Amino acid sequence: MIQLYYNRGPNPMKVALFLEEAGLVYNPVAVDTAKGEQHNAEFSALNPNNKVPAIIDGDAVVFDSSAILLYLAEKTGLFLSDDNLRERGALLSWLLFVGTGVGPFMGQASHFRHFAPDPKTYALDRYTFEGRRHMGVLDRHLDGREWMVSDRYTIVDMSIWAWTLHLAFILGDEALEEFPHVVRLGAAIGGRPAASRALALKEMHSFKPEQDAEYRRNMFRHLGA
Ligand SMILES: N[C@@H](CCC(=O)N[C@@H](CS)C(=O)NCC(=O)O)C(=O)O
Repeated sequence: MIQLYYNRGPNPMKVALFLEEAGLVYNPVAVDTAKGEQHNAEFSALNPNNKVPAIIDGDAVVFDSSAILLYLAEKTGLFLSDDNLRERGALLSWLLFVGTGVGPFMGQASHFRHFAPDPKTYALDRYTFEGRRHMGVLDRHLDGREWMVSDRYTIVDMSIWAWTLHLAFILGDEALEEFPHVVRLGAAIGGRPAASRALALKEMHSFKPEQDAEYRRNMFRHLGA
């Protein structure tokens, strides 16, 4: 059975959504990153980058949400693009655009908006600008299209859905009006039973809620011990 190492963040949720959509049997293993469980020896052996998600599938260990989505999609033949090089190229481009652009910039925008101490104006402005710019790229692509690739629901849409859950928190309520096509995609996926089942994982484990000194020590390691 697949072991899914997760917390409540957007990247594990993408993978939970795939597993639920595909009807794959899996065992969710909570990694409480606020308590520093991503840094223990057992988890470091699975993901040397010390972040969730990661999966174990038989002999295979896969980390990084984009890699896991692609691995599971190729393994099952589900939620991929149409089977031709043009569409495959589009799927890879957008999947990596989300993984290497949307994710990091939205993550940093969130950090500087909600967690970083002052002075932070320059960093907050830069990452908010880049987060909005990336959302704008997605929104323009989705204008007049139901899905990102091949007119069908793929792992790219799943990857974006996870970020739509945090859109207002990261970029402010105005983002909900600024990116109507992204919001529409998120709502379409959010209405699916698989999405509700994936989100239920967040409540399955009581993750440490306090953003106290222990949280900062484990999540913001540049601050030192
Ligand atoms: N590129 C990675 C990023 C993973 C990531 O940032 N995971 C967050 C949760 S959404 C995490 O584990 N944070 C804990 C930490 O930074 O220590 C992916 O797509 O899986």
